[in-house]
Amino acid sequence: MGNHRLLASYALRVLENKMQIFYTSEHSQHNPPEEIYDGVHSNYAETPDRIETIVRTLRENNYTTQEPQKFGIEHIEAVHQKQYIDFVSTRSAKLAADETLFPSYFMSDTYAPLVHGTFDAAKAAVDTALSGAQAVLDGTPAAYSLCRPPGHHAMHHAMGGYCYFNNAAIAAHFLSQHGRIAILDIDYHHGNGTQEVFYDRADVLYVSLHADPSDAYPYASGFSEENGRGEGLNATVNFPLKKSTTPEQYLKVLQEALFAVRTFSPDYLVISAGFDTFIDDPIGGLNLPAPSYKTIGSEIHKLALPTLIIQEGGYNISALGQLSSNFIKAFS
Ligand code: Q9C
Ligand code: ZN
Repeated sequence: MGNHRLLASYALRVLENKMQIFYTSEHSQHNPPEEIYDGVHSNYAETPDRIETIVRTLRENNYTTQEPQKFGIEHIEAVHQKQYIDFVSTRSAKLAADETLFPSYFMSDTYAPLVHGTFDAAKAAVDTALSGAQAVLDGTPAAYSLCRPPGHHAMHHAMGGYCYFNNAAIAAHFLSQHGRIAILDIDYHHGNGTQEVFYDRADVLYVSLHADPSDAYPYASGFSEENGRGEGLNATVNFPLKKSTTPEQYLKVLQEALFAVRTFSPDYLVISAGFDTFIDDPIGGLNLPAPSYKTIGSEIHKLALPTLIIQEGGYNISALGQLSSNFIKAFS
């Protein structure tokens, strides 16, 4: 690196020596009326007011947000099958404003229906994630991308679990062109999509703490025996947790997860931040009270790595703003 590039990157670091938050209202175009579980229809839990309440609380706490930049589709194609991306794009565009489609293909479950605005919102969520990644590459110590719809259940060629494009995986792949990446997934649910994307890779570590898939979504993955494959062997680490897990037990397991991250010695950290581990979450819920998120944030912050925080799940609308503010406190 030449001297003035060094100087320029140092100047940027000084100028942007604070957390940047990325948000766009485009997510609200995605608002399905219902989800289906074993044929039973119920209200869609992944609602636009999730992100709106987070943004409102952050602004009340004097944080400012930035609009994401637009990135090319090639970043999505680096992680997802082209036919799948085209399917999400063309099928959402064809739907009328009041129509909902549960397709027969490209779905891993009935928790991710298409509506007219799905593709545009999901594309904007990817742009939000990539804008955070770019800010981290430019030297900001931490970026928080308020992605919606969430992403960590989105597979190479299937939507599922409220997810369409895997925001964290796309951003992690983008960052991986500049160094070694660790992804720490603290959503209540195992990030089956993210695990699948990086299962064979040695340069991206995936570590997840989540409710035991023996009796929690996504049921079919997230067991401790899943450790990666081929060159990726040992670059996937799963910590399934009992639903009765206490804050003390959770923090002990988090230390093991952080040890795995440190041992990998990454250049960048991506956090899949789901707040559905909150004790009063309507669809998840370990026994974590709101103050635990301050501790979790500050323990992760001690890694002292350039960090991209990607919003995943969290469904208690009245608590979400507080949980998010608590979590990012150490980074800001
Ligand atoms: N009947 C995320 O948190 N199952 N997705 C809910 C309620 C679907 C969660 C069970 C869970 C999907 C990003
Ligand atoms: Zn979740």
